[in-house]
Amino acid sequence: MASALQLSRDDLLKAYRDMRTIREFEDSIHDEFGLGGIPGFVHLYAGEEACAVGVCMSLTDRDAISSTHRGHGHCVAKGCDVEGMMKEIFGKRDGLCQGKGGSMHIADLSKGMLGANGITGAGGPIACGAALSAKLLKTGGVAVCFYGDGSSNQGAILESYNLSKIWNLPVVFVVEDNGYAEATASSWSIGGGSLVKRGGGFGLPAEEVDGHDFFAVYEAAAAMIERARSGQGPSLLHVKLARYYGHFEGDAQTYRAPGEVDKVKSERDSLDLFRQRVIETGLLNGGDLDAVDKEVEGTVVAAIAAAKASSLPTEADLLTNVYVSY
Ligand SMILES: Cc1ncc(C[n+]2csc(CCOP(=O)(O)OP(=O)(O)O)c2C)c(N)n1
Ligand SMILES: [Mg+2]
Repeated sequence: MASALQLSRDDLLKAYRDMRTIREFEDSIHDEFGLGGIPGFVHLYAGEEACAVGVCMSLTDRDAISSTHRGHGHCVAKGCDVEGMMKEIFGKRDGLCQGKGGSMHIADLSKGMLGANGITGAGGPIACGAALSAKLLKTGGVAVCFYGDGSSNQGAILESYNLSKIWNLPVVFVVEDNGYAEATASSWSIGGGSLVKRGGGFGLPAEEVDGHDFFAVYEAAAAMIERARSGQGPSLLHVKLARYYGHFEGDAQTYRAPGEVDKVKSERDSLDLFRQRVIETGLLNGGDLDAVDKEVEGTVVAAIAAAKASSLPTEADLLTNVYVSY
């Protein structure tokens, strides 16, 4: 089994850089949204970084992921360009999707990022399709489907579990259980109570993992991805974590207990836990991590400045990059 403690210094720095980039990116978008510069709806991934990064560490560009409405973290972890993403979220012409996707539809097929998605649970069939394609074309690629606890109850996800099993697809289902679907608690909404058992019902090996612990996510996901890659079929990872912001920007969060998020931030923050672990074990030192923090801050500040400076699509762009030629 892959041990996170065997990751190279460069890999550990990459993992920390990606997690820090997601946090900085999301915190900055929170601020910019408040200032009114970002159009549309935005769902932030802050707090959930160790999941996207812990999983995507074992993927390369030949592997595919399907994402969700809360997709910025998956994009960063899969290697999408941060400035292109920022421009996309600001709706600008030279954004990753020419400003036509926005926050909920960022995609970069060259990176195997098949798209954020406004339809909950819609990533299941997409990931199965990518996995079927990899299997038939013998690319050696695998597909990962990210989805939330609420989305785990959608029919399309349950059908995907079944199809992936009977077709023995190289796919890993990663449920990001942040405790809520909008305002509905997952402790109430998941019939039978256990997503691990639900996976078992479809014949999928399944495991629950602490989503604040990068090392735990990395190890569990690496084993499932390796399993898929070597032809042994699909599996399911139930990741328990917390989102730091509301369901969407502007959510008053009246359904959350006072202090709920502050407690996670002070006791189980994924970046703090990572820092503690690598310093304790002597894998990296505080100076290494401080340097990454500084570098990432610069990257995100520059991305925001570039996004603000770039232009909006024009009327002439309206019919470009659509499926039909007019
Ligand atoms: C098919 C469908 N039904 C309902 C919605 C509205 N909706 C958007 S996000 C969401 C909750 C999703 O919760 P979860 O899957 O737990 O993801 P989280 O937001 O917690 O990351 C709902 C109901 C939708 N986008 N698509
Ligand atoms: Mg949720």
